[in-house]
Amino acid sequence: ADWGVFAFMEVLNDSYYMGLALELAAKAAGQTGINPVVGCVVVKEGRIIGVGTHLKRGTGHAEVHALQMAGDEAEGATVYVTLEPCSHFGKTPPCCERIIAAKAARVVVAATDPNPQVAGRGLERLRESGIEVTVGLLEEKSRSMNEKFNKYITTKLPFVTLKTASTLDGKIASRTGDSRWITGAAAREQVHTLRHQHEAIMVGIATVLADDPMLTTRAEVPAIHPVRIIVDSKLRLPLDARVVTDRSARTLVLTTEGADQAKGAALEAAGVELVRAGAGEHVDLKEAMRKLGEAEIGSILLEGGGKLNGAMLEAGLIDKIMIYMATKIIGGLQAPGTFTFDGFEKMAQAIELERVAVEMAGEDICIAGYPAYS
Ligand code: AOF
Ligand code: ZN
Repeated sequence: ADWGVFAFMEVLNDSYYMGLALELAAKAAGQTGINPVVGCVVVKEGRIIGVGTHLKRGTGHAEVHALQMAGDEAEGATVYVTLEPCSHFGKTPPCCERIIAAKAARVVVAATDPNPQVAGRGLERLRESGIEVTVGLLEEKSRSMNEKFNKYITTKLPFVTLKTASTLDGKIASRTGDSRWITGAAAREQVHTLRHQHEAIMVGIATVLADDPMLTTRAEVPAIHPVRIIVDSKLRLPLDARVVTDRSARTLVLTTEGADQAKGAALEAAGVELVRAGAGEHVDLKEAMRKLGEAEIGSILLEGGGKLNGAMLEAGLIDKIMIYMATKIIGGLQAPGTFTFDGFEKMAQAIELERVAVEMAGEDICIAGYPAYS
């Protein structure tokens, strides 16, 4: 036999099934909380005998669902899984032991698990028990799907995505404050999917005072409401703001140690959660991120305004930037821009984006990338 051709065919087959496992995982993006999205496919003699997805933190992992479906047939089968099977007791027992008990012959893994409690131990345990293990197939797809999990599990800090809609000249409103609408329907619809895919949505108090937004997810599918986080150093949030009166999602206010105690108590009585970070005039954003991480908020969609965006960028707290840019020019010396901060003196000091991707969203341009802080 030509072993070169044989190996090539095996990679083709492996990619086919791993592709399916990744699709299963992708559909659950946004509903697993601080847990990763994971898909699993069990195959024997050219037939799919089990499929599974991790659907919710605290419930079965992908492998458990897929092996349950496969039943006794799993003996001698190949297990395709988008993340290294876990080796620890978390909220559920270790998946590698479940795979060993099912007597699978081979396990194909896309990416290793960065969780320090796993980090290669799952693979080691499988190999030790005589199972053939292949790692790294479609690894990049799996890793980028879990970019929020990857940061949170290694730093305990939330992954922050800045999303903004701006004109071609970088304005997020006209000089009179008008911003409805900068971008078209397609871009606005994508934003609701982004809200679903983050555990929290964060805005500055000026945005709430100007627009009285609801900050919920209004899309048919999928549609989980994120926690609403308002950065409000002086507790100016009115008790009749929609984010206070509407109880369809949690509302958390980030404020300072010194902010008005009586107003704080009134907001708490209305059902708002208060987190105090920093003793100065402004919320200490780094400290706030640490506290949000402790509260198990693993990802945040930052939706402005310009001052909060600028402060978060200056503090190096934005992990990913997604700018929906309309091909319109509004001008205005006083019109607010995407990032309002003092800025740098020299171009050489500019914050650059890495791994930039450009796509159309209807008639608007979506520019995405990862800021590199030096
Ligand atoms: C897998 N398959 O489907 C998932 C894994 O608290 P638990 O029990 O849900 O465990 C969470 C950890 O398990 C999580 O941090 C990650 O390391 C791993 N997630 N592993 O083999 C899965 N969701
Ligand atoms: Zn597991």
